[in-house]
Amino acid sequence: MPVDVSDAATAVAHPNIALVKYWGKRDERLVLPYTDSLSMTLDVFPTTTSVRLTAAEADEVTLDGRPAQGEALRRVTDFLDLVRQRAGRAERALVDSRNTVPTGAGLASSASGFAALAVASATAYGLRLDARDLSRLARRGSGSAARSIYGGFAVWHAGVAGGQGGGPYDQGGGPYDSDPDPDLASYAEPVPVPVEELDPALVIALLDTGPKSVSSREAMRRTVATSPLYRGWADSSRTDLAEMRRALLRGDLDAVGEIAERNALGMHATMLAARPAVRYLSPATLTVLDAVQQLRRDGVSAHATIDAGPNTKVLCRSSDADRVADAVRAAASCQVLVARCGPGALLHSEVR
Ligand code: 2P0
Repeated sequence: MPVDVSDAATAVAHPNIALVKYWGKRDERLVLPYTDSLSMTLDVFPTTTSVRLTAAEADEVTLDGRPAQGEALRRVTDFLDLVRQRAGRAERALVDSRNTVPTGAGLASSASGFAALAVASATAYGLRLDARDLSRLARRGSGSAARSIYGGFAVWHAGVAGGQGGGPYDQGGGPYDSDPDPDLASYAEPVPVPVEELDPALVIALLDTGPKSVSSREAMRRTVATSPLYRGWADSSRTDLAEMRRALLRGDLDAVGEIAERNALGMHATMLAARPAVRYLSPATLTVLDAVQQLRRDGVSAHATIDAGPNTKVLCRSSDADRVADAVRAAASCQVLVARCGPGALLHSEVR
């Protein structure tokens, strides 16, 4: 089939940080989680991804200026196969993706990366998808990418008939097998939040920007399969989500932070109890947690959340962000960055 050189698109997407975490898949192939999760999209660390169809026989993928290889290449080509299958087209693609965040350091580069790839590749292959379908598509690349389709706050539905939870938290068996079409039911959507009233900022402590020791994919698998604490966390996550939605709606940043911190620490507890343990927390992470506690004793609303790496994010009021950043920098002698609510994934032509 002749290749139309107009079949090209560039998209920009931002990472998101979950305030109620996604940890554990009930279906690896479809990337279906056990629990709902809820996040804030950031205004820092965008990923820009271009997709151009080509007459070449194989996809060519460049990540941060270098040819992708191995697992990274396979994840992108598998994703493109899915897009081609949906579009009924066979052409290969040239993909160029540039992160402004260290890749694989637990700073959500796969969320911004696959959200940008979903928007750019769907457009290049002529798929007309609404935001919900884009989030379902992005989910297949990386679960958290489903949420980066949206700006502000987003909830990703696990897509379990009759609400999330119920268990058992192992592959096969149990109520999950009777989901009508979980692929259709598992998508993200925006959460209405009075952002001006809430006035949130995330102070990011860059404690270690090297790649993580265990991929989050493997760490999730191990946690679900072996951690005796996993089920308890997944069950409590349901309560956390309901309370989080209410706290966000009433613009109660203190409650939002409290729920986010307990949800994140609970998630790390499940990993520490996995066999063998997965430990992303470092001594520097604990130093930041101490500084956050001290800030609270001093009357500042500050709560921490930690993902698949030692880097720690502190949720606080925008007006307190400089004070929080100073305290974190002084405690951990690290680079600190202040992020606020950012936009959803956009085609380059839509970026203002
Ligand atoms: C989250 N994380 O909710 C959680 C919290 C890290 C800790 O989603 O296997 O890159 O590609 O679906 O989305 C990181 O995992 O994992 C993540 P895959 P992903 O943000």
